[in-house]
Amino acid sequence: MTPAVEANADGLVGPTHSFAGLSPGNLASADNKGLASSPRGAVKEGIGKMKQLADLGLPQFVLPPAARPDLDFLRSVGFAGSDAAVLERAWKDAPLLAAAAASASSMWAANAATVTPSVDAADGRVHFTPANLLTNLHRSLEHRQTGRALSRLFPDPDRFAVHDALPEQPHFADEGAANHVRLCAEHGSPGVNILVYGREAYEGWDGHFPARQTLEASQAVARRHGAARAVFPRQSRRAIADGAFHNDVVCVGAQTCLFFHERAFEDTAALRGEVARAADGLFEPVFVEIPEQDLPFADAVKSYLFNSMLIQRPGQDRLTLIAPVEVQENAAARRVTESLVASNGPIGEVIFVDVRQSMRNGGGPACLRLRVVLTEAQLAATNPAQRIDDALVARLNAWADRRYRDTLTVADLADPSLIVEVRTALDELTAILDLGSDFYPFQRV
Ligand code: SUG
Repeated sequence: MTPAVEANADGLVGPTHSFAGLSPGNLASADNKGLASSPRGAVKEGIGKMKQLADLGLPQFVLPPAARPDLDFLRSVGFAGSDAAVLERAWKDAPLLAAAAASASSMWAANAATVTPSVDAADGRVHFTPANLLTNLHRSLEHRQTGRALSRLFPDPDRFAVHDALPEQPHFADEGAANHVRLCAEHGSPGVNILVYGREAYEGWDGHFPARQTLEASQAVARRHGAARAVFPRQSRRAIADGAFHNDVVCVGAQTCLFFHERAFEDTAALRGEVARAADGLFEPVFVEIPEQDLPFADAVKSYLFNSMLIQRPGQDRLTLIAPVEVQENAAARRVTESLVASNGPIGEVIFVDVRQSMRNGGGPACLRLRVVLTEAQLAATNPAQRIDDALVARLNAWADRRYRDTLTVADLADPSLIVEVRTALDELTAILDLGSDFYPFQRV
């Protein structure tokens, strides 16, 4: 076995971070629609979380935000003229389209792609499929730039395969790693890939909220990655109806441990059996299933307990849960964390992080990061300028202080001066992260 580590790449919050209520089925997004946001506060929370993870000894990378507003999208749907005219007309005639074009949603890097580490991939490379995110218009605008961002961070095609997104068609609705959990004995050893779906492409979905991931999409990703030991459990219909728009709202796993709410899956007994069979001879899976009576599903969704990161700190035997501060404020969720730590189970420690701005859009600590298991040689082949250390944290914070607004209302998104502000900020960022001067569409014209 070649040893490997878990690295994380977090999406940097973009300067247009806002609360536009764009995601049906995401209860926080709906509840907070129209609130004033703090782009500067949000980006600094994200940078703070990245620093915490780097300080805990995990390689941490930053993924640049998409450029917004997406004027190419607005032009493609018929708005014409100067940049300012396009924006003004769009806000006047089609505010929902304009809000979608403004969204900073690329920050939720768990949806950037599905990742298969080289030890599980047929050709021995690390595979990435950017998620087409086609269920929500604002998110469907992300994947091309995401592919570009992944290719900059993971540039060597002999080691890394960055695919195109799946066909942009509802049969292949794909939300990336938010619906993927990998269990293994150690990061570098063969894993079981749990790809969770919400609906089948041909079944006819009549749920109140969308089921964002199809079985066919998950199977296609596993097939093109040559992913070994893939299992495909179904999310429970009730979980989607009650606000688990991605499986990672109610489930997280790491090493041998799968930590989830009892109502997360349609058939939990089948899931346990399939995972145990796939892991046979490799490791013994440990299922930490939290019953409804200990944590009502609504509290799981409100606190985002399961949207924690579950990490192996170097040198520690038990796992660490990186949980949102909202867990401390929810009595039932807090009690669950206390009894996990007090028991002799796989989770030995809980560390809280403050990502409240992201949480208000339904994005917890786990949503903000893309996990990538890398060998030392693969780690050495990444773009060093995107790796978080104290110097980069200081530079990014100073940049955010200079370039981000402290507060932003949805109405402010119509301000044409925001276009120039964002471009100035992102142009500087491409230099900070060594992304080249042709990274963003606006840099290529
Ligand atoms: O896709 N929110 C995101 C949150 C993504 C969370 N990611 C994971 N669970 N992995 C979404 O629903 C809301 C944007 C708004 O309403 O302005 C939003 O897109």
